[in-house]
Amino acid sequence: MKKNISIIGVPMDLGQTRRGVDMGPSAIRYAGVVERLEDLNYNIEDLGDIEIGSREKDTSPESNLKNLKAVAEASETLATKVDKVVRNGDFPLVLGGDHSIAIGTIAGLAKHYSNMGVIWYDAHGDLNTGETSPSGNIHGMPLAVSLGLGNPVLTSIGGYQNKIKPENIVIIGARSLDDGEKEVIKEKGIKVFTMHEIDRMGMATVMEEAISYLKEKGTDGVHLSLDLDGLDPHDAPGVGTPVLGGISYRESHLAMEMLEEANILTSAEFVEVNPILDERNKTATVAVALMGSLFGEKLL
Ligand code: HAR
Ligand code: MN
Ligand code: MN
Ligand code: MN
Repeated sequence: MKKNISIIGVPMDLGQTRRGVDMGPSAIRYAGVVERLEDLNYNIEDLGDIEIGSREKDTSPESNLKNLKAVAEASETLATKVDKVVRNGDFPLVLGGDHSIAIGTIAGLAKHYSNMGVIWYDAHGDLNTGETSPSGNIHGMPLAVSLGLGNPVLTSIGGYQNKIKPENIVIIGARSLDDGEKEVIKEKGIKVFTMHEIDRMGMATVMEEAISYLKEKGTDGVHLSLDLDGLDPHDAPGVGTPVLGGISYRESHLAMEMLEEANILTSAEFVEVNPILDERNKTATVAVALMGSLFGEKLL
């Protein structure tokens, strides 16, 4: 992995309705992300937080997507920042904020990778469109948007469509999928390791398969989009949409360590840390510990 990491904070909470996830980047900084990665001999540049607009009172008459305009604006800003970091040859590490920020992150990244792989570590599929969404919350849509599905205001962020290919996606940890999302997964042939496969095969085998799958696709870069709700809420309680029966802390460490060994990642984001719902900043602390493993920390 590269020696320079650029951190971008995205205090976004407009992709869902619970307050507090805008404080995620601060919580992760308080948990010591910069120091932790500096100890691993990386040069860290913290680029600070990008600006986020305000909550919109009404959804627009044309769509049920909440805060569409403000989310779109922030996504453009983020895409530009991420694009710049990659152009400088640095590793972008994006801190959320709710998962709607992945729209901007991926829009910035995919300008540089024509065959980018994405690992979506999440309890959810985030494959909804306005038509299939039960909530109108954009944080349930970023993976669909990156595939070119959904509202054109979002799918055209960065000035182009179809950022990633369905066959280059691996979802890990899924256990709460809406009917419309299940259809997209089947229709597009997206690779999913649900909690069933993790229970059955074990995380080591799941990660081996996920990594070889992305290598076989000839990906020219791999982005890790890690939603803390992919973990079990006992280990990561500070998230807005917890789902029981998730990935454990130890399994998550192993997953990060195997990604580090495979040396395939070109960017990462950690999202949905909500310190208001947390227990003594536990979830941000877990996020930083996982980043430690992802960037090469060893136990011995
Ligand atoms: N699938 C539901 C929706 O679209 C819930 C999404 C929950 N959100 C996340 N994303 N944290 O992973 O509304
Ligand atoms: Mn998510
Ligand atoms: Mn989720
Ligand atoms: Mn470890």
